[in-house]
Amino acid sequence: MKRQMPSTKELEREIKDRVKSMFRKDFEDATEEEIYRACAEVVNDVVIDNWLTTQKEFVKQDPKCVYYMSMEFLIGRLLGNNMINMRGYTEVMDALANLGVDINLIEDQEPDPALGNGGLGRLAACFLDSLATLQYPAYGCGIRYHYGMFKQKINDGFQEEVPDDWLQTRYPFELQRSEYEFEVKFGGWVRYENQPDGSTKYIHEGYNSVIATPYDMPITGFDNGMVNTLMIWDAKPKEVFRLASFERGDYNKAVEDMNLARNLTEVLYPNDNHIQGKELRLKQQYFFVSASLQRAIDKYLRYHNDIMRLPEKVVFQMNDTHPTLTVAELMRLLMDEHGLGWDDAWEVTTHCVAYTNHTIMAEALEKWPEDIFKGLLPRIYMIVEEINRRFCEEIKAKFPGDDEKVHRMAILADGQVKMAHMAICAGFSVNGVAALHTEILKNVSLHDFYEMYPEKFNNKTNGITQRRFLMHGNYKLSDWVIKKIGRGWITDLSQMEKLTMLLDDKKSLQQFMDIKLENKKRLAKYIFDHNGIAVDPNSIFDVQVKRLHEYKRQLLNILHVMYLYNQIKEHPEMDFYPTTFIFGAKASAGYENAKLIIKLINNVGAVINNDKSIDNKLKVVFIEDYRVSNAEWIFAAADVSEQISTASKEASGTGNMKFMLNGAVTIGTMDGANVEMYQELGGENIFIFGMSSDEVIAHEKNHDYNPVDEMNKNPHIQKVLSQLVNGNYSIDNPELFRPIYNSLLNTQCTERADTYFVLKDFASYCEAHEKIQEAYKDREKWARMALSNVAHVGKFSSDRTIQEYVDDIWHLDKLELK
Ligand code: 4GP
Repeated sequence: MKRQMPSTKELEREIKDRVKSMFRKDFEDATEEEIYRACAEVVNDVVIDNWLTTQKEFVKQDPKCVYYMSMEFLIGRLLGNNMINMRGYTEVMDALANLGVDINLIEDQEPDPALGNGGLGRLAACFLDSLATLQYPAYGCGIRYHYGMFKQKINDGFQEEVPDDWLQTRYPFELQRSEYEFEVKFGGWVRYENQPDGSTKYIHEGYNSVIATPYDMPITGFDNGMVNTLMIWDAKPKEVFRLASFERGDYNKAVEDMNLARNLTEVLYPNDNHIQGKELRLKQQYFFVSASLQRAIDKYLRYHNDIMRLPEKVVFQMNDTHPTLTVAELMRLLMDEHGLGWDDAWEVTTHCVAYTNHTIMAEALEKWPEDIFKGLLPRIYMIVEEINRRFCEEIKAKFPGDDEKVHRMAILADGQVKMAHMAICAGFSVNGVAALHTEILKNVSLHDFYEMYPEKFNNKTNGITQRRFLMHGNYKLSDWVIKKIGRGWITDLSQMEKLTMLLDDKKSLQQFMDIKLENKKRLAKYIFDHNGIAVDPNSIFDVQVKRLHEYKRQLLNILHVMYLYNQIKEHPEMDFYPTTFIFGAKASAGYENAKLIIKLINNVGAVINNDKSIDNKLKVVFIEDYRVSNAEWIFAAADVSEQISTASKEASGTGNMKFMLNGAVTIGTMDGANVEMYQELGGENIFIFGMSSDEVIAHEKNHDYNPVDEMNKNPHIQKVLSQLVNGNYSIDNPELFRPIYNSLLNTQCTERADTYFVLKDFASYCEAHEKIQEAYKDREKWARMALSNVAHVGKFSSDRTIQEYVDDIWHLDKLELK
């Protein structure tokens, strides 16, 4: 039986009682943090009952399950989300209000579990939300990083990384499950013994090992009582102090195991779309993959005895190449632990694993040096060698005489283990994350593999959950939409289409814009409180929030702001609608160019925001520590959404969809999912500029782009570039931004100058902005465009995406819940 949230009156009492029993305090004396903890427990009570019921149904109905294997789950805060999904948000809000407390302050006490970097990790979190809402049985499998994504501090305009100790005090939404612990082994060597039946037994010796302990987090579905599980793994030493080793005098080994466990889950590598070949990262990958597979097989064998039929009940979706060891580890478990021969094990494995690619950026394709790989995972390496040997044979048979191709596609080549190649070789499905991205995979970056296995390739355009990004983040708009078209859209976003009937209704348009203004005021207050900058909620809020990466071109945006500033200074009389340019972005700690771009944005802001002569026409704000919780408010307040990556480089984007859902109008390139947004919206409701992906790819192929030409033909560009290095924005150190200048123009550098075609697209970007200025001045026209965005967002729900994964790849049945 589904358990409902208590009524407002009951909640008031329960929250007060909890405060008393947990903290021995009267409610009036409790801190906001204590009230948050009490609320979390009250909500948890309901969640746990539903979790229990769901798990009992799992056993009874024995459905097929997807295991979503991911190094990252950027889940965001759970209190608010759980209250929304359990249909108790308003009740808790009212109960707290009756007790004299603002729910926002209480929610703000929760640390963001920052277990991801950016798009890939957030997508995994949206997928879990949709799976539970659609009643599909699923496990998320990941790592319990003690320090997730760092907290960003801005100091004198520079980014500083501060460790985020989110587990310092107990996190209320996780449950340690010591009964599901498994051993994971590293290093050592493999000995083989021939068995009387002619088979070979592989014995792993001399290894270090850790015990993997899962922490389960409940993933609640919306209003259906379904609760799935996210298991994140932590490590502990096998014996806290391995006395046996110590007695043998092997003190080092005892300490090694302890250190291994201590370091393994300590930190999330803060890279987005980029891989650092660190041995510890490979260890993390094997650790969570091995533990998750052991748990999955263990669960399967509790109720079934034929391991050959595993694919009927289990599918592993590999979120990018990070969990590709799933392939070899599953082979190992099936052969070494469960007695299958190679062919049977391969049959099972290749029907259980599927792979999603999230980027074409070469630096993000994982490759491990063979010697590191072999030393760390000797048995796995043997298996990879055999997979590779057979795979190369297969390529030769299909393309006789093409040795080059074999070399290009091999899993082991040039002293490296190429993870994407193994994922495609073994996976029964390979998908990209937007239509354009999938086409580029097929025709360019994975073309060889597409020729070999065309049937494996398919597209699954990304999506987002409207429960978090509208209902929670923008409850005013959410309530308004409910009043206008009912509640259907909450679980069927295509119903937003019904809003088109309001596009010519002046009163509705006005209400819609009034809500936007309220959200802008909320953000303006946040900006004032955090940045000390006063921004005008009536100005255009033009926003670019996402990870900082050169291909995402925050640089194009800030160069354009510098250009606008020049224009306003030179032509004070010009007709210009006041605009606030808002940025938020973390740069990977070792990514120097990205960090310098953050400094540039802040310095440009410091100059412009303090220039009284421009009469507040321009403001530039850099929001510190961009993360899921403040993102929700930012999307709600945006007028303009900047989606300006170099065409072909952004696999999909998901921020673009969150802005659209909240009624912001996009300025963007024909890249990633922008292309599909354009198709849904029609050209009149989106501002498209810049080169197409075909043009970009052609320039890259022909090496015929020269940024100096772009500069020479455009005096505005010349001026802006000269201001990068004349001290205009760095009086004390005019050379500070020289590396940015060089990256754009210096043809001497190893990489081609202006790798991401910033100068090439500059003029057309400026034009698109001029059109935005024009459009915004006509308030009614703008309202219609913005509301059109909400009305056409239906396709971009992660519910739709998940349904496609289920229909085409996973083939799951819904769990019946009474
Ligand atoms: C991201 C892509 O850059 C983004 O376009 C996409 O929307 C997202 O994955 C989800 O598919 N990739 C990463 C990464 O975050 O680390 O490669």
